[in-house]
Amino acid sequence: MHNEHSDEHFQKRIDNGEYIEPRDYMPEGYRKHLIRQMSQHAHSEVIGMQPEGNWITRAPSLRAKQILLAKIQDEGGHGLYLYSAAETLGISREEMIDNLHTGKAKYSNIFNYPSLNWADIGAIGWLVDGAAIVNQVSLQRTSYGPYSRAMVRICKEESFHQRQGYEIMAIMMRGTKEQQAMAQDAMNRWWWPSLMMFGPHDIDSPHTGDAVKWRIKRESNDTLRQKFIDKTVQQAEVIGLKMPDPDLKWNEAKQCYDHGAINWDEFKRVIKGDGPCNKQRMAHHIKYHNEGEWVREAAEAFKAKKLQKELVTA
Ligand code: BYC
Repeated sequence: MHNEHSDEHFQKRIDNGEYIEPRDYMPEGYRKHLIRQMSQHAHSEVIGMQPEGNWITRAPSLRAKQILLAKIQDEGGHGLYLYSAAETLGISREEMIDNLHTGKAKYSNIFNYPSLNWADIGAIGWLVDGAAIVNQVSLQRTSYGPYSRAMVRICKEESFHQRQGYEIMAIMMRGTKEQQAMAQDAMNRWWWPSLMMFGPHDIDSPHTGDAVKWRIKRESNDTLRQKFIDKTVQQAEVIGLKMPDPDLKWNEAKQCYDHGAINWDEFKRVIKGDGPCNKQRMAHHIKYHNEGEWVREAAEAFKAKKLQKELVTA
């Protein structure tokens, strides 16, 4: 007899390209893997609001300020979709936030670097959102239904984010020598950490085996990193930015760019908590999470009141 609650049946469904839904049978390892990845993804969206939020009050025009505000609100929304999608796996929002605050859950390496000037806002939009899109377009076909659907919505907004950043860089590159130097300096500082966003090389990536078997990841860390490099080199050329990698060169045989060595020691340091801004990012999140407690309590009280009213009138 066919057992719908077996790992074999589950794997067959995955191999057939079916989506897994919250009430379907899933192995415990699959559930845990998704909770880890999706909650870390949600945390990244929310923590990512901090380096950009730093420049809202100093945006160079009303138009730039409106666009930046809209973008940062989108990131908050992405975090909320992802927390909700992760909750369908049986973990509460409180537990996920607690794991972030106690250091059990990570968030993207990239948000531990400072946003020093307006050009950094361009570099974040162009490179960081650009890297995120490459990863997330691939995740649109991830095997867990709620994650996949969240990615479809998120990707629509991310492409606007990437263009927002590229526009800032393009405008600065048409500006004065000083503005061009600022854009190049931002590119130099954000390029390498952006490459690290895709995670360690495939051979050093402990989660890739399961992720590929379960079709959580549709493409590997190195494959996605290569896609990002190939598309970004051309965009840099168009606006006159130099790639900050002397070893970067076109490989005719492979039809892609070879790149220089990534500093994995720096990556490890940053994701372990020792990057330039880790302490600041976490202290900020904890402070505002605590200060927002009354809002969460008020929302719960309102929900209870409404329910009571519905019961009385029913
Ligand atoms: N940063 O076996 P691996 C945004 C960890 S936000 C930190 O390859 P996996 C935006 C990894 O977690 C978009 N840690 O793992 C927001 C694991 O440690 P744990 C963020 C990293 O999961 C606001 C260990 O290294 N996007 O766009 O198979 C403003 C071994 O790695 C990183 C996502 O979160 C990293 N970069 O692959 C602007 C995408 N890389 O968990 C923009 C969803 C690796 O065992 N996530 N680690 O303690 C993924 O696609 C995958 O989780 C990764 C890593 C490709 C990131």
